[in-house]
Formats: sequence, structure tokens, C-alpha cells
Amino acid sequence: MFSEKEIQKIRNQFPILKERVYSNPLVYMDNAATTQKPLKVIQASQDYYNTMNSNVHRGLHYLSHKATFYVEKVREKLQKFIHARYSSEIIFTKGTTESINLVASSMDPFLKKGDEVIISCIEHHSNFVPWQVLCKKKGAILKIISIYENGFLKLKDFEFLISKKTKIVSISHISNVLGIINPIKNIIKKSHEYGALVLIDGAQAPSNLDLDVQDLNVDFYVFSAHKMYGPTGIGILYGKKKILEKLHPYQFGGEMIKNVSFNQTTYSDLPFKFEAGTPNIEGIIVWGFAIDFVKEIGISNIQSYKKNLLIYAVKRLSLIDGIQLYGKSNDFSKKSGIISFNLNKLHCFDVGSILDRLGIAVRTGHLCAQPLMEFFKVPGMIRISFSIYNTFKEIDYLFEGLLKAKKILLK
Ligand code: 7TS
Repeated sequence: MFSEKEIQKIRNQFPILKERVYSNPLVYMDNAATTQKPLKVIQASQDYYNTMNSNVHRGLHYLSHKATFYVEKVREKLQKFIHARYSSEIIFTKGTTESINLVASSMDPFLKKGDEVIISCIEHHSNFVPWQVLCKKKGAILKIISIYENGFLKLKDFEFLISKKTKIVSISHISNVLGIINPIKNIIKKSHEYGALVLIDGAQAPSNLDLDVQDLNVDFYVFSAHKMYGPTGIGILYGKKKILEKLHPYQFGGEMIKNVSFNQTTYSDLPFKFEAGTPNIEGIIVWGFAIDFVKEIGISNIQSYKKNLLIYAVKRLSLIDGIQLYGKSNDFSKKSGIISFNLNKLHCFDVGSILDRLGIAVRTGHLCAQPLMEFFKVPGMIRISFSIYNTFKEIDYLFEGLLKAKKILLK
């Protein structure tokens, strides 16, 4: 457990935390949307342009070699970070959304009428819409695992839905709304028994959980840099080599080809087959510094600190009369630092606006999970999500802010 002093030292590495919002100190609790960036990440971005800006994998010259070297170093760093077998299993994309679209689009030729795809009703739109569109296009059937009132997946439902017709199961590791950590290892094992592939949307996981894609035996795992202290516009698709080799390229152009003639084109080997065009070179290199930041603090330390914040926040918020917490569980080992709630049937935007005036940044609305809002029969929710730089005092300040919001709005 970190002391207050240690957390303050970590906070000092984040220049933005010194910002004031309407004359109040910034209390940033929208980390599930994106985390703030430490100084070493911000500086790395400038250093990249000062010392190595050039295109990668194509130049003979010094700078191109230098940039290529560092891009490939980060690929290896990511390989180690998620314990992949080969670095060529790491495909750089724009982020989680593009990674899922890549897989959905590359699966197209392998899906036929009557085949089935399984997702769940808690999925972010990024892991919902690509499968819905693909199934409609191919005449395949989209099956959706439901949840209990407490937000946990109905695994019995899953066992009922999975069959030999299931071609792929695509489920989030951690819900961006409920913060529930799904039992993905069981889901992967069961899916494989039926010959289905599994994609895990890990957008909310990388700085929360130790990842081992080989131990999980997952076929595809996707996430973005910007939710783990890295830059926006960069993420990865991890895929098992033998599966990626069978999939068709997602986009066509420079770098993904072996040979182009007037009549036909042959494609590069992995990972380049899936990396058409100039990648986000700066984003990749800077991401490496964010990974170092996470590793220096230690994922298990981040995890246990955030768990303590979560437990404290749930205890405090539960004291508010008229609060409705979603995804509540006494088993905190199945939860990450995300809490979504509503207050006395007040509109989430009204509550969010008052919190904003107090300097507290929260997410409000459907949280990119409209089917889940439909399940709970609400137009939206208020969501707080923690990071390593949040404090117990900030939770107290939020608590007071919510009482203030109630007082103003229920007048
Ligand atoms: N999947 C999950 C579970 C997510 O939480 C998000 C982003 C995505 C996919 C998409 O990630 P992207 O990096 O491609 O945008 N979640 C959120 C959120 O909860 N609030 O803003 C973005």
C-alpha cells in the first residue's frame, strides 16, 4: 500500500494534475476514458521529434534505422508485457476499436450464413457494432450473453448459447461501465471446446491486471495505449501467429506487400501484413515509456492501490441516500476501479455538470454501452474511474460534491 507521500510523489510526475478548473483543483476521475500522462511520456514525444523523426522500415538512412529500431523495441516490450510467444504476434493499430474492426473484417471470408458470433450485453460499442454489422452482412447470427441484475455475466446463458456453429466469441476482460472482471479463462476454455475463436477486448485491463496471453490461451487480445498512461491513436492487436497467418489483410498499401506486379500482389509476413501505411511512429515509441512507467510502479501495486480506493469509494458512496450503484459486489477481487451510479433519478448530465464546476471530471451518459443502459432501463449513468494518482481525499471531495448536487437539484 502506498503512503500519502508516495502517491504525492507519483502525482508530481503528472503536470496536468496541477491545473485548476473553475478555480478548483482538478480531480480527474475519468481514467476509464483515458489516463493522464506522466512527464517522461510527454517529454518522450518531444524527444522523438527532436532526435529521430523519420519513416520506418523503408529508409536506408540513419534516422530511419534509428526510428525503426525503437519501434521494434517497443513491439518486443509489448510482447514481454503480455507474454506473447513471438513479437510478430503484436500488430500495431490505432487502438482497441481498430483492432476489433481488423479482426471482424478479416474474419469476413470465414463466416457463412447461419454461423454464429457470441458477445455479451455489457460490451462497449467497439465490441458490439463491428460484430452486429458483420453478422448482418453475412447472414450470421449474433448471440448475446445476458447478465444478472448485479451486472455479472450469466455463464449458464453462455453455456447454452455456445455450439459448433459459434465461430468467434468476443468479450471484454473488464467492463468499462461496471468494472467487473469477467472470468475470461473459463470462457476461452469452453469456447475452444466447441472450436470457436476468442477475442478479448482488454481496453480496461493492461495497467490493472497482469496479462499472460499464453496462459489465457486467447486467440486475440486487444487494447490501447492511452488507457495505460500512453498516447492516443495507438494500440495493438495480439493474435496467435498461426491464426493471424490465415487471416486476410485488413487494409492494403505500403509496407504490407512482398511484391506488387500489374496483375497481382503478394503480402508481407507478420506483423507487416496487417500494418498498411505509415504507422503512428511517435505513438509507438512514446508508448514504450508509458510501459516503463507502469512497470516501475508495478501492476500489482497499482492494482492493490486502486482496489483500496474502490473499496473506500463504494463505502462512502453507499452512504448517500438515493444512490443507485451498478455492478455492486462484495467480492472486490472481481472488480476494478470503476464505479457507475445514478442519484435519486436525477439526470446524469445535471449531476456531472455540477461536479465539473467543482473541478471533478467524471464521465456521464450511455458510456458507449447503450444495450447495457437498455438492460438497466436508464438513459445514462455517472461513472468514476480511478488511476494511481487518485487519492482518498479526492473521494471525500466527490462525496461532498454529490451531496451538494443533490441539494441544488432536488430543491
Ligand atoms: N472497449 C472497452 C471495454 C473500452 O472501455 C473502450 C474505450 C473501447 C473498447 C474503445 O477503446 P478505444 O481506445 O479504441 O477508444 N472506453 C471508453 C470509455 O469507457 N469512455 O471513453 C472511452
